[in-house]
Order: sequence, then C-alpha cells, then structure tokens
Amino acid sequence: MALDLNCIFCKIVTGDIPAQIVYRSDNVVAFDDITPQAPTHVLIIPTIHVENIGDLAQLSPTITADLFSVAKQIAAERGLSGFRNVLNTGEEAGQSVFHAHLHLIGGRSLAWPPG
Ligand code: DGP
Repeated sequence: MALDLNCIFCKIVTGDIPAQIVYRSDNVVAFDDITPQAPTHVLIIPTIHVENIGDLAQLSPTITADLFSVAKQIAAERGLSGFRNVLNTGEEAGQSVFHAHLHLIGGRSLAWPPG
C-alpha cells in the first residue's frame, strides 16, 4: 500500500508529524531519530508504506538501494569516518515501527556485538 494512515513514519512523509528532515526525494525521506543513540542517528525510509526491509527488497530493489546510497551520502556530508547501518525486522529484533527504515548511526565509537 502507498500510505498507511495509522503509521507514524507515513505521517512524517506527509508532514502530518514534524521531523527534522535531512533528505527528501520521490522515493526516500531521511530524518533525525527522536531518541538518538549517537551524535548522528538518522532514519532513512521509503516514501511508500512497507513493513520491513525484506518486503521492500522484494517490492523494489531500486528503492532498497536508494536507502543505502542516501546513508552513504549523509555520512559523507557529515564527515563520518565510519558509521553503522541497522535494520531491525520483527519485535524480537527490536523493531518498534513497522515501516521499513534504515538506521544511520555514527559520530562515536560503536561497540560490537550489539545488544
Ligand atoms: P526500530 O526500533 O528499529 O523500529 O526503530 C524505530 C526508531 O524510530 C527508534 O529509534 C525511534 C524512532 N522514532 C519513533 N517514533 C518517532 C517519531 O515520531 N519521530 C522520529 N523522528 N523518530 C521516531
């Protein structure tokens, strides 16, 4: 479905919920995470409503690739020497918003393995 009127991230796409937008195209919107875990914590999302990254990849490899390319672009603009992209799928993995989103996290040293 193009948009889900009950979805927080769809409301950010339409502007019904405010967010600090850092990038926008027809396919992708990027905005600052409301609970940042690092100096840079940006969420990059498709403008269409898709529940998770796997569903997005099956629907549109092009938009899936856009998420990663926008992450690289934002990281470069911010001069990040390294960054982490995170994709949570399902509640057990920590997904709390069921609209596919790529986390871009950077600006500090990041531990491994993640919790
Ligand atoms: P995840 O746990 O992978 O589903 O990540 C969801 C992220 O979305 C989480 O880090 C917090 C962020 N988030 C949730 N609601 C909002 C919101 O209304 N605005 C913004 N900017 N971020 C939000």
